[in-house]
Amino acid sequence: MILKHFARKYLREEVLPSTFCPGCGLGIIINCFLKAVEELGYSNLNDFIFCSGIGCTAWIPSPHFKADSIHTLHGRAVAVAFGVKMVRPEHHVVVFGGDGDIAGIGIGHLIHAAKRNLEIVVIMANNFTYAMTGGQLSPTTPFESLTLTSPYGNIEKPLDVVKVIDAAGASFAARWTTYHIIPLIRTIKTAIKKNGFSFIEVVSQCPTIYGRRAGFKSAYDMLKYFKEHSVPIEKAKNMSDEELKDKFVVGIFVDREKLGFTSLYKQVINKARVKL
Ligand SMILES: Cc1ncc(C[n+]2csc(CCOP(=O)(O)OP(=O)(O)O)c2C)c(N)n1
Ligand code: SF4
Repeated sequence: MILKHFARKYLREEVLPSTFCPGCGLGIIINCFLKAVEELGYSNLNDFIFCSGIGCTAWIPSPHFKADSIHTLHGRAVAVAFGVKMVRPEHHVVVFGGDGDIAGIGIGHLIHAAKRNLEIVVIMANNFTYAMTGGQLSPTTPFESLTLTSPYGNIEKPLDVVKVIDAAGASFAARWTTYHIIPLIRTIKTAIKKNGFSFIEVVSQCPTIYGRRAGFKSAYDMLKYFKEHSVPIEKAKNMSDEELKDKFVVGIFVDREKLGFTSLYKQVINKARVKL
């Protein structure tokens, strides 16, 4: 008897095997997302609509998922998701994107969607670089890191995107790495159920483009590095900036109960109807 992997029922058979490089963290993110979907009791993806821009990460839903998806312009996935959610509020609208797509060119849309507390889930794979275009510096590239456009080391400090989401007032924000599969699955389930803007950063290995330049020998080395350099948020609260240098603070950073944009929008429409 041939056993089928649980995720195959959610995937388009015709695009398997995936074109992601061997050892890429994006496969782990796909697995965790689909495991969360399965554990929530969905036997297919009919209740979901996916939006993505351009980049390796943007290839997660389109073409892989057997679902309605929009593969739009680089940096515009959240803006498109806004439109989709307004006309299909009953669906779970989920955006997948890289750090360049979401926090570089797309950061304006991200902040406004978080401020509106629009009920969508944004999953940002942070591989520290623009992988698809050959490894340029991105907003989340670590300080002093070597990339195609910082051959002598990055002179900028990386942007903490989770803090940006917190400041914008969204309902939910978390960070894990591809090493933390169990908490990541749990967090994705929480994000899908949340009635507000939910952001999950997943620090993810790109062994081919970023890892090679940064001196990692394999995807395994990168996962080991993530494991050894992760600090739970509770522990990080008692650590100095110096101690947190080179560390990934992981956990749930924001979990607020507040009404989302489409609920408030519905209330306004009802108010206007009564008045008319
Ligand atoms: C408007 C626009 N600018 C630039 C590009 C070129 N481009 C394609 S993908 C990409 C960056 C990809 O990096 P990221 O979003 O971090 O995703 P990754 O490939 O690392 O997953 C860029 C700059 C584009 N396609 N469209
Ligand atoms: S280039 Fe990097 S991010 Fe893109 S598929 Fe390969 S390993 Fe993954």
